[in-house]
Amino acid sequence: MSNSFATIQSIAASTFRKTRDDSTTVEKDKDGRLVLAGDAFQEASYPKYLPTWDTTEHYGPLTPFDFVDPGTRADPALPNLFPENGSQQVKRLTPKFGTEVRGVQLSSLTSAGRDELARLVAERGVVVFRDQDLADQSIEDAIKFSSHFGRNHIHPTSGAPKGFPEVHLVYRSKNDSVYDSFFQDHISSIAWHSDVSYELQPPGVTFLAMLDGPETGGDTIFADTTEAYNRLSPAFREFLGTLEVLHSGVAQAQSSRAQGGIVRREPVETFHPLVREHPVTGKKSLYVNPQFSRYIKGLKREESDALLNFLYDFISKSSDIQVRASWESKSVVVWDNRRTVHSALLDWESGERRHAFRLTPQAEPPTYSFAKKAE
Ligand SMILES: O=C(O)CCC(=O)C(=O)O
Ligand SMILES: [Fe+2]
Repeated sequence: MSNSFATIQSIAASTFRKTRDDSTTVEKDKDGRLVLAGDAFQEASYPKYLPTWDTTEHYGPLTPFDFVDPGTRADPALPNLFPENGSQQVKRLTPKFGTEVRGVQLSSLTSAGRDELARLVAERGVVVFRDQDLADQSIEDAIKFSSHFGRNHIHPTSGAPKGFPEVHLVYRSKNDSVYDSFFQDHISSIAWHSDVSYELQPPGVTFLAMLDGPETGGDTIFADTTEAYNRLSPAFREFLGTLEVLHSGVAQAQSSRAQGGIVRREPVETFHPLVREHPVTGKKSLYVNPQFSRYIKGLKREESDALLNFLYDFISKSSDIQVRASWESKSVVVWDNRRTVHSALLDWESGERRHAFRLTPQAEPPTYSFAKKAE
């Protein structure tokens, strides 16, 4: 199970893969980094954001840090994000989950506006911003922008722009044959996950900015794990609130190594509460995902598998708690990894490049007061 999820994930991320066609071969640059060969650097709209894999880069374990969610400082009326006479158009994609915004430039937000953005994303789970100029700023400025929301995470295995390991890249080249090879032995590309949930302080507000994408296809699907929690009976919620789940980065690192890729930091495994409380909204959500969650502490193997599979099944097939974010060039999708799961979709075979960059600020260690009764 974990292997197939690792394989699917490597399709979304710019994980180094051994089997490539001509357009995606890699070569060593003068500093010994693995870089894309062929015409990628001429053809991409944002060559500065193309992936490189630095095999010499090694980091020690992440250290704990203090985190105060900027959303806790925000004015609930969001007057800086959505000024009274502003030109913003705000459309709720579904009643409880997901919003689309036009007419707000993320890179121009004041500090108070960024605090309000954190609050909006906590409340709505996922927010699609159109016509953004974040990619046109320097990479340094983009990294500075996201550092408002937490310490930028350095991904253990993904490709990054040369010299900027804090940027996680999603990349599928033109003529990449992965579509054909993948569906030879899979029936679906859906791989629900919450990003790097194995970290002690996993990400909260998370940004994905599209640079080049197919004209249609390659949407990202999101599920609302707060609403999923609320759907469960009080007795069941109370039981889930007593449980802890092991999240593991081991399979992801193994998969990268097996494919000739990099491992910047040795993988970690962390127990997190199965139900976590959001520091901004106070709402509870289910914190499990099939990509990184492994087992529930204290339960027998079959009990743990049955319970986790029940939750994965319920979340993945409940279209009534999900939203599909469709991309346009210059869209930035912002989601809260604490109260959502998501999956990339591999549904286009048109030979169009898909290239995006992610900034992934880390948040608080997941918490839940086990003594509390489910509400
Ligand atoms: O490529 C996508 O649509 C999403 C990839 C992903 O899972 C991520 O960037 O966290
Ligand atoms: Fe992801």
